[in-house]
Amino acid sequence: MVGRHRRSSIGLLPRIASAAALAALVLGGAAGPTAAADFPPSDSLYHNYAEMVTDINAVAAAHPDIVEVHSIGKSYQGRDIWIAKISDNVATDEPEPEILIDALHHAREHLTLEQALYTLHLLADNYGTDPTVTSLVNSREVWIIFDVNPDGAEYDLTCLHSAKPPYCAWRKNRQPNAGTSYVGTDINRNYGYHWGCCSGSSTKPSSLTYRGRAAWSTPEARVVRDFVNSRVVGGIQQIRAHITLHTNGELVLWPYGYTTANVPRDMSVVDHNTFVAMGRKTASLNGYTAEQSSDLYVTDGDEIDWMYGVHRIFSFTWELYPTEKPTVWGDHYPADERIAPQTARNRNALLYVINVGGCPYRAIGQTKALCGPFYDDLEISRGWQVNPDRTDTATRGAWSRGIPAGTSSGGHAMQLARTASGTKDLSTGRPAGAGPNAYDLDGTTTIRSVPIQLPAAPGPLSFLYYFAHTNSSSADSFRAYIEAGGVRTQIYRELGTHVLDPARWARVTRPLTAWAGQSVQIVFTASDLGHDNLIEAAVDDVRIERP
Ligand code: 0X9
Ligand code: CA
Ligand code: CA
Ligand code: ZN
Ligand code: CA
Repeated sequence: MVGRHRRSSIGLLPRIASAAALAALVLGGAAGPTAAADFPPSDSLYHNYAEMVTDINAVAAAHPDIVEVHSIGKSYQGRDIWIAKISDNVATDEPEPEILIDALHHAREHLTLEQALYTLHLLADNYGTDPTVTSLVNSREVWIIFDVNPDGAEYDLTCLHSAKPPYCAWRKNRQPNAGTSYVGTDINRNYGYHWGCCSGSSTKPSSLTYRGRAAWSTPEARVVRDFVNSRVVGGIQQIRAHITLHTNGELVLWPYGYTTANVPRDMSVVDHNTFVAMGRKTASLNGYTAEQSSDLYVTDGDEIDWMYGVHRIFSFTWELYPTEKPTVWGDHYPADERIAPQTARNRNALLYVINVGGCPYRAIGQTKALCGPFYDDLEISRGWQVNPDRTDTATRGAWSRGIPAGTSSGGHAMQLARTASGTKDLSTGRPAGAGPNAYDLDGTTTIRSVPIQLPAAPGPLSFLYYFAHTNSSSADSFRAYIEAGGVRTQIYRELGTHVLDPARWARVTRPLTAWAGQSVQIVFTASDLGHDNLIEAAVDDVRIERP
């Protein structure tokens, strides 16, 4: 898509109005907490850091059964970065879909903190009275990080001689940069996915979009990273949908930012379709415009690229009120009278994302197939273990997850370069690999999934596979098993034959009713046990469906 809303930059540098303002900027550059900062009386409905802490603690105290507040780490200057969890049985990590919302990566984008606080109040204050809110709080675990950049947001209130005192139009964090008096890194260019790849950030500390000296050089991005990584439980990322709140432009943006390609190699077609459907539905509810983030402008190292690229979280940037204005002052400092209407405007869009976040694929009508107890397109690590019993005999050609190579024998496809989804699968013997992953299988190789809890009425197991061989025999095989309570039951097998069988993806579907209510693991084996010949097996898109 070519955006109607393409912007060439993140906004103009603030004009420094006077020598005094310049002095204030430079003084603010010193490390260490800045003096207590506050909004002017005319904007007193905005929350500074201390007022934010007071508000979230008051909500937690009023609703202790559904709200917990924790610090997930500290900013450069040592301020706590606060998160709230909102769910029934809030003290317990329940197997409920998790949704993450964060705000204030950029210091001057104060309306985003108000939107985060609004969301906390929406869920907590209406629990038990509003049926939609109640059922979402009961069936989801919602996380809100209120202020990713507390140092910057406080500093932004200290420029008493700026064009719009006390605001500084500050964007970055407050981390000094060695060898220069320019302070701060753009936290939303510091995430470690294609960091600095694509002219979507700056190498200059003076720039508003300075990416930092290395990926993850900002404590604030590391705090978000470590929290999200900690939500990988039992090999599976628990967070399914994410919104990062920014201002401004009234936009809903999906990944990627690093490339203008709609469906690059690190995004599956199914996921792209899901992003578009979720984004458009969201925008229909809040009157924003939905588009790919690079349609606005290219960024590298931004948060949502990492969330999706590494964790396959359906991650969106929302650019809040107002639409694009000619100056940063018009863009980022709406009067506090705008807080209530512009945050309430997002009520239904927030509830939609929290709801569909339980199964993002519902947005493309794929709930049954893709939102059962397990779905793995093999594009990221979801805990598969090779040789789990330490009894494998394969000296070469072990299972591995990655990008397969196209190989052939006598003009017949053996290992397919084309996966069923994305660019990765499980396959035996990648030609580029070495040691146990080297080309061609000899012996038996086994791979086993993480434990998966089946409901009382489970849908079937379904996977795509091929088993390609030349001059094989029934000593060679591809097999699928369900393992439960230490017992492994074969549910599918294909044996080798002397007839050449080239690689071709085929889907297998098998009922799991015999394991209803149990914790199971999926096991695949491939064996080359007859006379040594060419064997290639692969698996992609493994799922346990809804009934
Ligand atoms: O530039 C940013 O970090 C975000 N916009 S803002 O005006 N709030 O600074 C946009 C991030 C979304 N990614 C892309 N537009 N590529
Ligand atoms: Ca719960
Ligand atoms: Ca959980
Ligand atoms: Zn921003
Ligand atoms: Ca795949």
